[in-house]
Amino acid sequence: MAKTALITGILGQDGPYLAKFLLEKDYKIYGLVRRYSNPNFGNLEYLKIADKVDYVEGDMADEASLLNLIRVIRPTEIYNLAAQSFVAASFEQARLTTEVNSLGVLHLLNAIKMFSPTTKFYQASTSEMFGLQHTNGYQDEKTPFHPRSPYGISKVYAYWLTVNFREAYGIFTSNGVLFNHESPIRGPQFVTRKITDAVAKIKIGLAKNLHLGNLEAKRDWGFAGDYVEAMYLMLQQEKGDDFVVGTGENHSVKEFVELAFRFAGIPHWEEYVVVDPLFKRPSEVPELRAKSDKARKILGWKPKTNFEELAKMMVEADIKRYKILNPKS
Ligand code: NAP
Ligand code: F7E
Repeated sequence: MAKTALITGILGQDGPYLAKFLLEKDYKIYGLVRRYSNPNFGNLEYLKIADKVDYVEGDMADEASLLNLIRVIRPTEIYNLAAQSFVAASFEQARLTTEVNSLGVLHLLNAIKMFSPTTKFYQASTSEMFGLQHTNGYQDEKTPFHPRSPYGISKVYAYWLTVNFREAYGIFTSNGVLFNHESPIRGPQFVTRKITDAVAKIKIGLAKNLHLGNLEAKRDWGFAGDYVEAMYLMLQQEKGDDFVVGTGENHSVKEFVELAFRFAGIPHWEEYVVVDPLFKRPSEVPELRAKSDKARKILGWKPKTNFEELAKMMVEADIKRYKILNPKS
């Protein structure tokens, strides 16, 4: 019988890449969508799979909707990707962030425990949980947590709840502690996409500058299309476990800016970039860099796309998008 997967966060960045990956393995995909006033299937359409997903309704903040859903569909696997995932917004909307990112996970795990205890569960954990902590300049599975935002804190609760349901009830649960991963369908507020989108607009004369916050922050950036394979592999192991996933390299926001302008063929990036305190955070995570030896050894996973290829892919996709919208440019 075909495997079934419920993907929460199906309309975001990772949901579509994961759905595409699993569809190629003949999974039946259920995608959780919340009630919308206007449908937004753009990311699934970009990957040409919008008509290949069975959409089911529910909200991470509404326990009954999730209990009912799991009782009815009892999927082989659940990939919990839904979240209020923007760190900056979590400072302003801490309660909402907690309800969706922390309590939402409790709702899903309770639903599994009550109605479908053989369902395997993947939790989208994050390098933001490490915050200020590192082990010799890297973060791995043994590095302690010191989150620096309500987002990071909400994900620490979800991480430990995921571990607890494994230990207390024997449910197959795994945490993928993923470092930043990006793509042409990355949300436009996140810094890489904000940069490539603005660079494309500048290139074709639709914008004059780009306002950014901390240019010195360093992140371990990979390609989302590569990272969804690691999610899948975690749920194919004999038992649930926790894995750090990243490239092992980090780069500053400034380096990403330089590359993006270079790939667009625009010299003197400094003339366009305005450092704006509006985009600085009350408490920042200065630097993150993954040590994913465990994922490489046990899952056999490694990234396929490097930093330069990622930046080039994103710049080219945004330029192409604006050229289609503005054919005379
Ligand atoms: P994303 O693009 O922001 O997508 C998040 C999705 O969650 C959206 O589709 C959103 O639905 C959905 N969602 C939000 N609140 C919800 C609610 N109350 N009920 C149901 N759905 C809700 O995030 P992403 O980049 O794909 O990341 C996927 C997951 O990985 C997230 O949990 C994120 O925190 C985590 N993560 C991401 C990264 C990264 O670098 N991308 C790294 C580590 C961990 P709408 O479309 O309706 O708004
Ligand atoms: O910021 C700095 C900012 O918003 C990256 C989420 O997917 O990855 C993501 O969280 C860095 C930060 O991502 C601007 O201060 C400078 O240091 O792209 P970001 P994030 O906060 O790292 C983790 C792993 C997740 O789990 C999250 O869900 O860039 N920065 N200037 C800026 N950031 C933004 N957004 N906008 C700026 O203008």
